[in-house]
Amino acid sequence: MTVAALLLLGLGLLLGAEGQCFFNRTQEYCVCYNLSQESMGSIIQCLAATAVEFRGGELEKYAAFPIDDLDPSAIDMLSSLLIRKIIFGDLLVPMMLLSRVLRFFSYTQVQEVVFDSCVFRGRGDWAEMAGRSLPISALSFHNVTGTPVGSEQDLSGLGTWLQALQNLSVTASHVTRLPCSTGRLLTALRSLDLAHNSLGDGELPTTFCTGAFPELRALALQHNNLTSYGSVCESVRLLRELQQLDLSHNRLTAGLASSCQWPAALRVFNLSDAGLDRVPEPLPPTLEVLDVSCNRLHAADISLSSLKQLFLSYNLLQAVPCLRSCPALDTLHLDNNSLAELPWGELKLLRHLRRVSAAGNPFNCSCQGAGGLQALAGAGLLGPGWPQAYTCSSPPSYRGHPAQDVPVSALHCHGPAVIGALCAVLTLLGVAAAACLLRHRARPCRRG
Ligand SMILES: *[C@@H]1O[C@H](CO)[C@@H](O)[C@H](O)[C@H]1NC(C)=O
Ligand SMILES: *[C@@H]1O[C@H](CO)[C@@H](O)[C@H](O)[C@H]1NC(C)=O
Ligand SMILES: *[C@@H]1O[C@H](CO)[C@@H](O)[C@H](O)[C@H]1NC(C)=O
Ligand SMILES: *[C@@H]1O[C@H](CO)[C@@H](O)[C@H](O)[C@H]1NC(C)=O
Ligand SMILES: *[C@@H]1O[C@H](CO)[C@@H](O)[C@H](O)[C@H]1NC(C)=O
Ligand SMILES: CC(=O)N[C@H]1CO[C@H](CO)[C@@H](O)[C@@H]1O
Repeated sequence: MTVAALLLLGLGLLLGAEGQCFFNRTQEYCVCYNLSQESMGSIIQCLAATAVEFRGGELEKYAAFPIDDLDPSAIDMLSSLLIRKIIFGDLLVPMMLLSRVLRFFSYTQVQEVVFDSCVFRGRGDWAEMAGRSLPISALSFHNVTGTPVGSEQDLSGLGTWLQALQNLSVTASHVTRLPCSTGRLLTALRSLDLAHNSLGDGELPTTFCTGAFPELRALALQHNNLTSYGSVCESVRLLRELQQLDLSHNRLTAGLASSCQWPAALRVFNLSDAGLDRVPEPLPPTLEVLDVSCNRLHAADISLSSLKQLFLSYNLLQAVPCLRSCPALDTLHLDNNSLAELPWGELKLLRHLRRVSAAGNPFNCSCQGAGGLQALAGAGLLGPGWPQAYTCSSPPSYRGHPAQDVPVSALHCHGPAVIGALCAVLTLLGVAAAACLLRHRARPCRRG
């Protein structure tokens, strides 16, 4: 009971009306709704969980709740808890309480804290945490108002605590920028997710100022208000370790080829659904994965020697781009374009190619067209969706038929030529037979 009460106090969860916790043993997951003082006994079952979710209630009245220092036995108990992840949902969180409560986390083994649909109020008093470090490696805010990482004052106090933080996510929270100081404090951060916000080109330079996020590997900026490919490049140029960048679901214009150099470590680049009518330049030269699906591309001249996966689905391509300058390619997605043919002769030269998908294209099932598809399928390269999603649009006699069913045998496709050749062979055989017969008359053939 002491442990449970302590946990409750520690997490600040003496909430509103009737509440109850539910523990799922298979998932080691415990969820508590509107916990109250009366029902807090029910939190005991959560002590066996590795993840605990607290949903609903009102914390405001506990903002000034006195929380004393812990005695050694309480600290022992906190450090023996199994809980690794805590989720706070649908809560109004007074920052004052948060700053007090976070202090307890430094004694636990909690690694991940999530705030989902929370509203933060007021200012915290981070001085209380002086001298202690927080073990949390992942922190996320989703659909929150007034996140502490968006405010300079709050961060200056929180910063020393968060120096070990590796993953930070602030999504769907109307964020327009992060203060420069945030990036400079989060020196260990590997992954930053700012998806579904309102970041614009103009605010990026502040967010990624000199010295910010020196260890950042993955940056997600999808669903924001970014418009210029060149200025995004200028803004993230200083993130030397950046390997993955997601700019999908923005309204980018390729503009003139810029002289900006992308971080040299960049390997995975997502430009899906970014409003592009051509492939922007320059691309990071050592890319391994490039997603430019769901744009308005009519052509795609891409020359990237390390590229392994290329996503070109949902564009307006009428021909498969020349891929000779992408010799490492192993996966090619071409679904839902306007392709009439897949050039088997060229694709088979890509020696690492393992997977091609091209469903939903208006295929020309001429001998050459259907033959190319069938050859790719025969080599085990085509799919998923083969054969049902590969239908012919032309010639009229095959419209709507699966390309797999179109006969492409030599006799069928090259009728006159094949018959001509056959005749020639037969004639030759006839001549040979006649000669043999003549010799047989003169001198018997050894073998019939
Ligand atoms: C626990 O979670 C699993 C997986 O989601 C689910 O199949 C099961 O029904 C849950 N158990 C209880 C008691 O809710
Ligand atoms: C976002 O959070 C607010 C409370 O701040 C809540 O009313 C709303 O339903 C949440 N929206 C979504 C999509 O979860
Ligand atoms: C997006 O950017 C445009 C101009 O760049 C601006 O007019 C608009 O208000 C921005 N939208 C949001 C939601 O911030
Ligand atoms: C790129 O982003 C889109 C949309 O956000 C997503 O569906 C897709 O899986 C991503 N591509 C890759 C290669 O991860
Ligand atoms: C289909 O391909 C054949 C031979 O490659 C060509 O002669 C014909 O014009 C093409 N049909 C259409 C509709 O493009
Ligand atoms: C060629 C083709 O199949 N185009 C389709 C691509 O996807 C859009 C939307 O799903 C369809 O409307 C097109 O017909």
